Amino acid sequence: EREELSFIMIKPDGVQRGLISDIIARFERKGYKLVGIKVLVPTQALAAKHYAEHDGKPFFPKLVNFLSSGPVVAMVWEGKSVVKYGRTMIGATNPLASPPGTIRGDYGIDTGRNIIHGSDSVESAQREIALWFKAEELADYTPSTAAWVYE
Ligand code: YYY
Ligand code: MG
Repeated sequence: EREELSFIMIKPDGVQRGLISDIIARFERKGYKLVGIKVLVPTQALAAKHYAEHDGKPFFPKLVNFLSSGPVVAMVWEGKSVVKYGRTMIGATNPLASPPGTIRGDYGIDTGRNIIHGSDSVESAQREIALWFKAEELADYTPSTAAWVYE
């Protein structure tokens, strides 16, 4: 029986700035479980589908260009309330409005270089996971530490 899943992606700026291991460590230390991960340069078409809700907004073209400008780390994390709490760990869309201790607050300045994406609802997570991963690319396992994270 799976817990909740979230789609978490380190954007090209986060990859280029060497933040992959830090970001993975934060989710891992929290107690969340990594069930899918891949490195790829997204096509413009994939980036546009991912951000379809923003199609037509002024920042959409640059957003799609930026996401497809280099490698991203696409991940699926599993655990209780991982969608909502993952967003708390990530912080606000504008890194300057994001408190210290959050990923964007600790590492970013401009909204267009905010390092990381996280699903904003369980429904968005399901759509995004289906867009970026095949079912067989998601591992199903119970870490030996599970009983030390969950009561
Ligand atoms: O979910 P989140 O990433 O925090 O923000 P969204 O409102 O979904 O916007 C997606 C993405 O678009 C954001 O991470 C940066 C970019 N963006 C922008 O460049 N300029 C804006 N005014 C709003 C969003
Ligand atoms: Mg969003």
